[in-house]
Amino acid sequence: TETTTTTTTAGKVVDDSTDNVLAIILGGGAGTRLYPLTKKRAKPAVPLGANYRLIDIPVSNCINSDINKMYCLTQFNSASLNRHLSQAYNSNVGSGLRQGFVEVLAAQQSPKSKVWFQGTADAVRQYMWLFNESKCEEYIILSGDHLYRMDYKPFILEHRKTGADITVSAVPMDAARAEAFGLMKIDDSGRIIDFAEKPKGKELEAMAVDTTILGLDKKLAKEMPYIASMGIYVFKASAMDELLTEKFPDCHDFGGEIIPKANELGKHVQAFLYKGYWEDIGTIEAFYNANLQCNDPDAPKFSFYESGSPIYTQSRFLPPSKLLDVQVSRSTIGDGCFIKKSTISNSMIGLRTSISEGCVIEDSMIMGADYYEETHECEDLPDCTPIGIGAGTVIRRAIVDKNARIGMDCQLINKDNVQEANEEEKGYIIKDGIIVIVKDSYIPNGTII
Ligand code: ADQ
Ligand code: ADP
Repeated sequence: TETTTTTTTAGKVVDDSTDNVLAIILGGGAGTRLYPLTKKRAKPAVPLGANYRLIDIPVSNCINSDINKMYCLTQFNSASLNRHLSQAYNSNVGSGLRQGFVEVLAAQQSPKSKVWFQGTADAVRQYMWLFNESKCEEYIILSGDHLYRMDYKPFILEHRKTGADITVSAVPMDAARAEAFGLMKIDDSGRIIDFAEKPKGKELEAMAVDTTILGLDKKLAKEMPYIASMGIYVFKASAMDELLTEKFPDCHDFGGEIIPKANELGKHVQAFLYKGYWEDIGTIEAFYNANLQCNDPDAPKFSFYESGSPIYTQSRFLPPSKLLDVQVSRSTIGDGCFIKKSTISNSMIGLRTSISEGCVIEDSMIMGADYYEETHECEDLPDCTPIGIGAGTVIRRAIVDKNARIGMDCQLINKDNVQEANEEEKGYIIKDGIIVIVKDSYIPNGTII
């Protein structure tokens, strides 16, 4: 591609090209917070927004920012993740002059390492040799469980202009949620002078700042008195190598250790203010809310389509969804669904979902199915319950994972208003009051939850 340059006010000339940027997507640790969605798959493969998977968000953002070399680090390799990535992306980023790729790197046993990655920085360290081989000048570290649309180019250019070793993308944050994030203090030039990972109590209060420094008006600055890290970083490749292998070979995490320690060491750690919608959807509740908020008629927080920066996914060549006498409001219906005589409101209905007559689906995320089953497949089950939702069933405030067989006349409504329950052997758990039906599970006719 053609190389262009930008000249900063200080007269410094920086390269505009992202050809030399390698993206490293952190695809998930032990997977406890999104459990049971991560019971049978690597986190990046968790379905999202009816047709997509979590990994489509950072990968699409990369493609739309002209970053074509991507590695995704996961604890274990899942067939579905590999299949998804190779079918969805390699013909795109790998074609023609782009010379790109999207590859999964799983934790693996070696003479030097244990089976699992010990944390985010440890995951990167174990594959440092491979990243160095790319000869890229910068690494952009991304998370696999965020919902946002971001052009990474201004972020990378800012990193180059300031000459930082590390640039941390940041958002203003309110007091109620601040303790879940890495928080920072910055000087007039945006350089980070203090960084605390998820501080509590007095330490949290001590991280409050006057966020008018970010350009917020007085009222908003009062509501959002913290500057939170998005957990997204641009590193100079040389700084990454030095910090992970020479200076702090025993540190496992970026947020908890590498970022604050690099700062203490006197490295130039810079903040980059991000102004758009951004949400960490790494918990069941946040994941559920973010999915349903996409259907908000007045102010959808996130749209899966914007011309110029689409969210890509696997092309499946599924038939259009067929809805026979169905009442639908505030909902998104994925590809290849068959729905009969039912009522659906405020829901996200995933690909290949089958819903029989007389069902009521409210405030729910139905993930759908990975395949259309042949009629004989449910033969061994009592009532031969097929994949999908049986006639007369009511589902409210639930996530139904893929390939679940929900019988007829079930009431999945959390009738006792339970907040937490683990009934995995019965095919479900309840987290934050949200029923989660486990992937591939069988819920017999007449079940009431
Ligand atoms: P957290 O998201 O709580 O905070 P962490 O658990 O380290 O931090 O996860 C960061 C990302 O890396 C997640 O996408 C996670 O799934 C993934 N990940 C975790 N362990 C991994 C492993 N062993 N191998 C591969 N991937 C792994 C971070 C920062 C905070 C910041 C928030 C913003 O530490 O400073 O405020 O992100 O959400
Ligand atoms: P996910 O990560 O979405 O949970 P999995 O890797 O567990 O997905 O399995 C999904 C894939 O498995 C689908 O793409 C589908 O092709 C295949 N699959 C699973 N069971 C069957 C089956 N009984 N018949 C046909 N295909 C199947």
